[in-house]
Amino acid sequence: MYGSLSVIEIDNMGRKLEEEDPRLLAEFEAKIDAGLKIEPQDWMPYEYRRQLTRMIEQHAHSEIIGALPEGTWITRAPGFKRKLALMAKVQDEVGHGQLLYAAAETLGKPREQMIADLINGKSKYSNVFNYPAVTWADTAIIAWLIDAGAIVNQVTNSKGSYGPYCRALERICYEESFHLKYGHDTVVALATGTPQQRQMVQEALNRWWEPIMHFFGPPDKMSVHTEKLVRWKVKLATNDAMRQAFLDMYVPKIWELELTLPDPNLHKDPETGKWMYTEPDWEVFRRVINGDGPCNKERLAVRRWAEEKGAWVKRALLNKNEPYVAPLV
Ligand code: FAQ
Repeated sequence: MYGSLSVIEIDNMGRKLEEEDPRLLAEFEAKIDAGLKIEPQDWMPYEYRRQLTRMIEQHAHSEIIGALPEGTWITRAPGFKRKLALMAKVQDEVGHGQLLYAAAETLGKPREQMIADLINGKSKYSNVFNYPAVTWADTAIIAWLIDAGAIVNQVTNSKGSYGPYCRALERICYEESFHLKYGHDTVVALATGTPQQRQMVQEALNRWWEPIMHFFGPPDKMSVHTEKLVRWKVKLATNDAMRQAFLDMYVPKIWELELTLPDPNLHKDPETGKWMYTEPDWEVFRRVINGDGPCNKERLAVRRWAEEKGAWVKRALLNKNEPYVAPLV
């Protein structure tokens, strides 16, 4: 399964942190503390490789599955310009998936295995993409606020320790900034439009608020991986810190449009400067990320269909000498 790894790396597989060579581990951690990047050919502890593979792979899957909720609206976009912009955005998201799969592959896990793990339900992807885009306004909220959340996370983590992931994040963030502008423009058009359009965007915001609060991950006290990831500068901020940064930047912009948020407790504490809010339902989050959300089955079915129906293209590309006839779909 990890066929592309060197003997040293294979030897490194499956080790607990305390079993690693202490000298190599100390050198590795000193490099990270000094702000240097770790590159694929460098020595790294197994646990760093495992954590990064898990996180980048989940991120890649999120981009690919994340194209689906908005993608369903390409044929129904209101007008030619919105259609063009949405098509470009959805294509960008799929491209981000490819960049991230390539970054994850540098750690040794083949792309085929990652895709198989996604389709079999073994790998996770972001909770938010298991909800439907019920109306056009839902796509506007996704493009504005989910992309905003993604940017908060990715700009921060692009300063991290693993070279290939950071470089992919930097490039992705440029494109996500365009998505965010497009999303904001679409929300503003609806919020300043007819009473029906305002109502539509308000209802979409109400639907998406809890998934957005979940998006940054469980509270720090419940997070399994944060401590290690922060220590190794894979995550440059905790889940709660990212959530606070998002609220700080976007709640005022939402209120500026005279839209409301479905949390009566949401306010900034003047003394601490921190946002106070009703804790979203973390049991709902647990169910959604483990396969039991409104659209999980549908999302994976589409992915499985695409993989099966596209398999002949891969075979044809890999076996140049064998003539292939496209199956009738
Ligand atoms: N969804 O210990 P922690 C996008 C899981 S890209 C699903 O706190 P960690 C672009 C977590 O995996 C969006 N699962 O985990 C776009 C772990 O499960 P495991 C994706 C989640 O890794 C926009 C367990 O809970 N962004 O939106 C989520 O330290 C619009 C325990 O959690 C990234 O992937 C969640 N929200 O922190 C596309 C960024 N949160 O693996 C289309 C990179 C947690 O033990 C349209 N990732 N879990 O079974 C990260 O920054 C981190 O992985 C976190 C989670 C912050 C997501």
